[in-house]
Amino acid sequence: MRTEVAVIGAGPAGLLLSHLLARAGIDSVVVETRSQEYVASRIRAGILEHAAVDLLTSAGLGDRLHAEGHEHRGVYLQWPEERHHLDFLDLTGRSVHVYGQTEVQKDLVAAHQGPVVYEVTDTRLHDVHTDQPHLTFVDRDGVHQRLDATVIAGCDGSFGPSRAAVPEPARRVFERTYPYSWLGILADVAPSTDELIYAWHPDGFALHSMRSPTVSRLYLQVPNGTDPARWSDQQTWDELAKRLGHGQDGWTLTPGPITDKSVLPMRSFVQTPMRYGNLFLAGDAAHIVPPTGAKGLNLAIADVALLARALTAQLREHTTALIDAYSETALRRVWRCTHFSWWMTTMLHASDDPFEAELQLSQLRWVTSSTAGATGLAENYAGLPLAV
Ligand code: RFL
Ligand code: PHB
Repeated sequence: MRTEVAVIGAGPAGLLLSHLLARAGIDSVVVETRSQEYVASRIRAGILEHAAVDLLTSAGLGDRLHAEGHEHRGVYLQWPEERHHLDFLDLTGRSVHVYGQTEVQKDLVAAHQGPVVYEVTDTRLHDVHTDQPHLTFVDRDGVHQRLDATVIAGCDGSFGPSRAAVPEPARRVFERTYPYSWLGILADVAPSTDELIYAWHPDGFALHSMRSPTVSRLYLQVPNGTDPARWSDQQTWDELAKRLGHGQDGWTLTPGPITDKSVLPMRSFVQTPMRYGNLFLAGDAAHIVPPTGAKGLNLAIADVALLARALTAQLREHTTALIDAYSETALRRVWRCTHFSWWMTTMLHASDDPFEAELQLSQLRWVTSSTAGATGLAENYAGLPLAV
């Protein structure tokens, strides 16, 4: 098999890249280890920043997003006895949309036209630093396949082989782990809030998010290594109610049937550069952020918007300035989001250190009372314009 762009991974980064390339008349083939159903059902991110909404809309992927997604003007930040609304639209002129990654994935699958080879095994990258890069893999019938391409896009997330295809001396890895995880639940109950609530609490952070008018998504800070099965539904709702301030100023948290419960660890990770020869990394393959800033999916979308534009210039217009600048341009946004995600995470998660708690509360008071502080948070959360 031969194609112009071999894409590894059919998550949001890989499928969106392939879709954008197809719109520019560029062929690609996507290979994916999982089944189409598995990829589409993974419960992950829920917030699309302003530029991501614009990009998906301009790529013809906005119909359901605008019909079924919900525009939010801002978020609530709270700590015991206090709840403050930050209005991103007033502060920056930009809003965000609540629209689950599962929905984005469905829209991408529905719109996608080129070949996607699902359920492959043993994906390997070869000769990425030459002008004959290629992949080998075994298809679901057990047949060994070879895919030759002009370039390879590594969109294979945090466990894929692409990032390790950049050899040691060329790559640098920056990493931070955090001493806590999130217990996340999905529940068949109307959200108890109109917009997301990020809550600082001495017993740990809590977040009230949502997927639709009938489905809520909530998170609790828990110790690393927590087994979700050890949290009963009642205990989970009780802890959420306490940390989210049930009863405070008459606000109540309505519990409901929990349909999914899982624990996710918190990690910051960046690998540089995002290009090695004819291999380009995008999305979680190159960087991971803790979810507190709601940036993971948005960064993946921003990377591939940039990469699709740069590959189009290279392959159709025969100009290399954009592709030569890809890694540096993408990393500027990656580091901005890495900092913002680290900052939100460290501002909102409880530790045993009373000094840190006072600093966190001071910071929260500042971002909720100073226009300058609020605007900084709003600008980062609603997202910066795409560099394309
Ligand atoms: P994905 O979505 O992980 O897709 C990568 C795809 O590559 C496939 N793959 C391979 N394919 C072929 N050959 C191989 N050898 C392969 N190895 C892997 C995988 O099966 C997969 O389909 O990465 P992408 O496209 O870069 O998209 C990034 C986003 O998915 C990610 O940043 C966010 O979902 C992160 N994230 C969250 N972000 C938020 O903003 N808010 C959240 O609430 C949130 N929750 C989460 C998350 C990530 C999670 N992960 C990765 C475990 C919750 C979880 C559980
Ligand atoms: C979610 O809805 O899953 C979500 C929203 C905001 C975050 C993290 C997760 O910061």
